Amino acid sequence: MKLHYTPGSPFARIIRVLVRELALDCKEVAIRGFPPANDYFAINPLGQVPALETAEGVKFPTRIIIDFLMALPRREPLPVARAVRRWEGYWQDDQLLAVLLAMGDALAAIKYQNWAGLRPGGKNLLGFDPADRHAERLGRTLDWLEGNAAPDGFLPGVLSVQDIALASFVLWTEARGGFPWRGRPRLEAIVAGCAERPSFAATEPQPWP
Ligand SMILES: N[C@@H](CCC(=O)N[C@@H](CS)C(=O)NCC(=O)O)C(=O)O
Repeated sequence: MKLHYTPGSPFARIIRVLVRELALDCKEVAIRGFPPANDYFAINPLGQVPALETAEGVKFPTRIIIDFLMALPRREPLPVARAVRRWEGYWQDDQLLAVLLAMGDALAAIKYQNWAGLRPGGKNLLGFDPADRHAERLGRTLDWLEGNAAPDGFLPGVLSVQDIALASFVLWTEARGGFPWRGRPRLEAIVAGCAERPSFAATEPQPWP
């Protein structure tokens, strides 16, 4: 397996952490510069990381890679949940992960718009600023996540992919100027617990220039 990543990407970090927690053999190829160069579109037509080259083909986006890695044979015992869902049919766990990944997309959209210095350039036919809408979405989603988390994580008693995703996004914003996410004790506990793990220490985003 060969994973393409950029050193800062929180989406790629989810996969890099998971690879370590699952003790998988996986070559990691760091893409320098951002966004990835045009020849990378041949690997992922979306031009985004992560992308995972496997014997079956190239897997992307993030959720597809997660499902692939979670279904691989395991070397037990491992600290990670056996699956994204607690049990077959427990759709709420899938929903949690889908919402977390969508939150990551919104977070990236806000940051990119800001860093690109984009401001309204014409008459606003929508009647709202998409960046404000994303910010509102983020705050509401964090509240919803807090309401759906247990003190020890999204899936009780075990490190879950949902925990890893939350921590990857939050720690990315912390390393990139921050975002008002604190004041939610369960989320704070999840992020703090993940931040202590060697898998997170080994995949810290590169310093922000
Ligand atoms: N929805 C995608 C998001 C991935 C994503 O946004 N990756 C960013 C880095 S964090 C990227 O590669 N951006 C490059 C670009 O937008 O061209 C997923 O789940 O994989």
